[in-house]
Amino acid sequence: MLKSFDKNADVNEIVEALKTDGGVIVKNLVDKELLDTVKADFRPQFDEAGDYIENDFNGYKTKRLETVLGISRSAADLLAHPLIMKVADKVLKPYCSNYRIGSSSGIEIWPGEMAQVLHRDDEIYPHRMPGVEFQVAALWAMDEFTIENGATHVIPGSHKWTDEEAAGAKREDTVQAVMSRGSVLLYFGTTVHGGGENRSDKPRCALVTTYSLGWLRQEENHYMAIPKEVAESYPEHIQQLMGFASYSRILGTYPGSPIAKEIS
Ligand SMILES: O=C(O)CCC(=O)C(=O)O
Ligand SMILES: [Fe+2]
Repeated sequence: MLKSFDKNADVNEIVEALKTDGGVIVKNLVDKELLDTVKADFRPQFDEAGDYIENDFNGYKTKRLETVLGISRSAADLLAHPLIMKVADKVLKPYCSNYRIGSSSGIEIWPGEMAQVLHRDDEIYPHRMPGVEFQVAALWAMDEFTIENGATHVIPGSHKWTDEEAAGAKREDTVQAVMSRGSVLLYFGTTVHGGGENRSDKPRCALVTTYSLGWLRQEENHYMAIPKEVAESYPEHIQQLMGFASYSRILGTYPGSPIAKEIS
């Protein structure tokens, strides 16, 4: 089982558990109204375009949407939640002066969907630096997460595995992140995990955001996906999370570009 913490827990203890197990749950971090608002913002996009990236990895009974800040302003309260920022600070700041959103996806697993292939989110990067975490993810339970409806599978300790070990990951070594609506699963980009099979009669919605080292290429291209006026209407720290500030005055500059500041 993964350790779970109350929302008022000491962030150092949360990060300690994350570093030991590769995953940790923080319970009931946000209220239901925020989840309702974000889910309502997601609905039209899920219905109109949720199937467009169906494939063997994403599934064929799973609706997805990406670059969430272009779809739901309220989602910023989840993506930049102060506790998530504190955890990301502790995990990523030892290796970069600031970090970015790598990807942010709404994932609605519908009844009948099979379990997703077990994977590491860091597989998108061709190299690893032993001991350096490139990414930390926050996966919000937008609905109750149960064994039956596809609560995310995680292999505790797998963040310490070699690539060969990760490639041989077995379902029986996983635990499921059973959690209440409004709770969040935190895990590393190196932690082996995957969405679960939905054997229930209702969809299971998650919002998962990865935060990546500021000098890495972000998984999602926010500059192309989010119109400039929309991006500029967000507070500065959100713009910065999207990558609209240079890293150390060097990476990602443009004439007049702002320089990333401390986020939290
Ligand atoms: O939906 C989930 O529970 C996890 C999804 C996931 O890990 C992914 O798509 O990379
Ligand atoms: Fe994943």
